[in-house]
Amino acid sequence: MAISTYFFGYNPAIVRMPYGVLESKLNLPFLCYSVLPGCRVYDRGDLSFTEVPNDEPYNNLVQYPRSVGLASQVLADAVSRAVAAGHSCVTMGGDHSLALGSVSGHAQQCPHLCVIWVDAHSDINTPLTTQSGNLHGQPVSFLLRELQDKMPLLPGFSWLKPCLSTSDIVYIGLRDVDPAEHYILKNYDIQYYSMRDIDRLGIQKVMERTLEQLISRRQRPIHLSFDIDAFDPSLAPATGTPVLGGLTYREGMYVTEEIHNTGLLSAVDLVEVNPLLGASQEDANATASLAVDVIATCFGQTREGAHAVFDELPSPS
Ligand code: 5AB
Ligand code: MN
Ligand code: MN
Ligand code: MN
Repeated sequence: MAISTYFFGYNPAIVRMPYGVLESKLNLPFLCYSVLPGCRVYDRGDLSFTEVPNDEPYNNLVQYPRSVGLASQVLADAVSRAVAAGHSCVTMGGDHSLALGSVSGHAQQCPHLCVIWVDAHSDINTPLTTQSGNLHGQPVSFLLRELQDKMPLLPGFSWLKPCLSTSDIVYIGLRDVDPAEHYILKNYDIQYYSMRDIDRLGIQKVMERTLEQLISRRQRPIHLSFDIDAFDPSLAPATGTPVLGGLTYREGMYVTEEIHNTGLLSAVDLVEVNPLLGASQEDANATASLAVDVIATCFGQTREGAHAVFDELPSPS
């Protein structure tokens, strides 16, 4: 009973990023609102971005800085507007660089927010430590205040103000962390629960500790940034950087159920679903419907079921 009341109170707005701002123009092939009964869902459609011509790599390495910077600014404005309207905001991507924009926009309205980052990767390279040059491996470094003296000024990013402290973020699911990223996690005292930690503690303890750190002293909005590659590749094959040994379906659902139960979830990113990378249509479909389950659970779908439509059982007359 209590659950359904606050379930009905949610009001998610959906902002869709076309897949790969810089890659193809494919939209995610799913409409989450069909699985969110009881929520009024406003589909804000796809954001459109202008590619900046002659977008030369920064340092001969970091790809499309001006285009990603501009797209992130557009997304930040959109998320900020949705949150200002009192909505929870779901951003579906697209690659994980979009979190630069979504977290920044969310923080414009909720400066004290905290972030739960569910991912195989820590996405905390700086533009000076990245080996791949891919901005989807770097978004967290742009957001953290403590890292700013290690950040070069990238063209396209002058609008961005770091909005998080290192104690405001917790990672879950890590299993592929670059040496420089590991250095940052350790030296800046950033809390993470790797797959090994999940093996050791169990997902229940991991969620208890995560929420204890982030929201036990004061209630504040939660931003969930969920990379589908946190799941095991057997469950989420259609993604760019799959890594063996990921979350089970049950662990993933437990994470989002617990976050829903806080009543504090204010924005969700669901990223790195790429149907083009599935070996088959079945792979693409399985990955997409897993993403739908993640989002639906965030907004109140439960594995135990619900009985909001039942006032009483029929009696024989
Ligand atoms: B994802 C890598 N650390 O920097 C890098 O999928 C991988 O958004 C990044 O988590 C993976 O390119 C980015 C090697
Ligand atoms: Mn990621
Ligand atoms: Mn990842
Ligand atoms: Mn990726």
